[in-house]
Amino acid sequence: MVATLALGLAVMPGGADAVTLPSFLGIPLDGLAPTEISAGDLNGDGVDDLAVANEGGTTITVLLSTVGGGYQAPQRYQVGLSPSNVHIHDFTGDGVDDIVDVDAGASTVSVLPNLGDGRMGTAVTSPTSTAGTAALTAADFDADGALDVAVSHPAGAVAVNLGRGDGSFGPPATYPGPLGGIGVSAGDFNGDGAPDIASVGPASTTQSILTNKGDGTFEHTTVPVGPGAVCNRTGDLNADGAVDVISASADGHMGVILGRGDGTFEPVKNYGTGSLYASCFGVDDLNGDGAQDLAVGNIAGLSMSTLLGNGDGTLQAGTVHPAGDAVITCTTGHINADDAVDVVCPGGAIPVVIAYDGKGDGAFAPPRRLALG
Ligand SMILES: [Ca+2]
Ligand SMILES: [Ca+2]
Ligand SMILES: [Ca+2]
Ligand SMILES: [Ca+2]
Repeated sequence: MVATLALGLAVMPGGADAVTLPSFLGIPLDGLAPTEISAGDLNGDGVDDLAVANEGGTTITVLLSTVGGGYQAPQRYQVGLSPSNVHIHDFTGDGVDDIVDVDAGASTVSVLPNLGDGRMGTAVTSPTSTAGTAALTAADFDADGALDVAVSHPAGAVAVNLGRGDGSFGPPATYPGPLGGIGVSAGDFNGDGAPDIASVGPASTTQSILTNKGDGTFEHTTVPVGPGAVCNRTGDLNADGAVDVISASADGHMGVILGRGDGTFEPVKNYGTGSLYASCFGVDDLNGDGAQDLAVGNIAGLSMSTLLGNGDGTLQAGTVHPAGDAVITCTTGHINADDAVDVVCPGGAIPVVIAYDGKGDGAFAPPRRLALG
């Protein structure tokens, strides 16, 4: 997603380069360039499978877990131009998770329906706002039982597409967003049961909050977040039941706004990652103490940082875990059958997933590389 900042220049809709990407058998030669990742169990074996967005081309790569541990050979599925963000959720209501991505170069949202065993069917593609696209988040905003998506737009907008329950979406409704908006997350900030939306952008010093009226339409407010925010996630760092919002910033800090539970937030507090250019991240309990922690990709640092939570909403200083290779973004999941939370990050000079096997105490084994091509 963050690589949209760089790659987006070449692939914005209507840009001269948008139609000049070299292609071979429909797949651009530079088609890997993995920028975003999501972990979820697509084949039902209890171990997370991995979906990677290849922003340099038109595909999503899926790595399915194997019975004996490890991953099968990567499978690539066609979506729209420049998929910049990917998530795993059930969009078709069959109880099996599917893959959704936003196609930054086509202003579309694509759903790859799970055939039931982790193989994906042909993408179902729906238009979203043409204001350029970057990231998406999924939630049931209108409470009809079908997952919907909110898409962030660098031009300063957030578009909401309501899901039809079959992998397709209705037309976008567009709301104000932060300038440069490339991060978006959902959470129920005011405790009324309806998911709300938070969006950040590096060109804005405020985070846009879209409060759900309960029917999938929204009211816009802003809260200060500090400059340079490129990605945000929701969590509950102080375990008070009120949703908090965490943002990663290009200068290498994580900004936390603790939710008060009524839709308002405490002032932002910043925590260093110990590296440069924080990008997307996972929120999970990495050391098993019951408090949520962060695992952050350091684009400029060839590393992943963990920031352990103290349980009261504050974070410890970042610990840097070298990757020995480029790291774009990171998320958390379970890449093997133990209970310890793991971290996976797309990147690499040769495109790979860099997989950190968690030991359960906040430490990690040296990272492995999972081939993507
Ligand atoms: Ca699996
Ligand atoms: Ca819905
Ligand atoms: Ca909280
Ligand atoms: Ca923890």
